[in-house]
Amino acid sequence: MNARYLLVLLSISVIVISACASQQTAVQTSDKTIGRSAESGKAVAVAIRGFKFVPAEVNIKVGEKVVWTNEDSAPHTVESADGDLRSDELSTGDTYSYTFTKSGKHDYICGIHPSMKGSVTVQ
Ligand SMILES: [Cu+2]
Repeated sequence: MNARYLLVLLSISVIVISACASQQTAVQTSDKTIGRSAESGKAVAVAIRGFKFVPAEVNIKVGEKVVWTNEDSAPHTVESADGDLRSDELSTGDTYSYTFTKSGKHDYICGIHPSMKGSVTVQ
């Protein structure tokens, strides 16, 4: 065993570990950007734009996901009266997603601007 051999081994380990770490980061980043995970079903996009949910009404099936993206410079939230939907405050570009497992109509508002209304009907 000489010191140089050990140093080479150590360098290789560092490279392998950092490659794994950067791959994980890339996956998380793309998952957040796209707003859906690989194994889930269909995702429906709702934009928050001009103090409105666009489209304000969406129809989906049980097991499908809705992804809200705030395109305004103002912060918004997504909150339903039944408590199922409860996003953090969304800044510009932030997304909130929820997979609906119960059928029925889910009305929701923006907690900051309660005149902003939307609904998700799940069949
Ligand atoms: Cu709002």
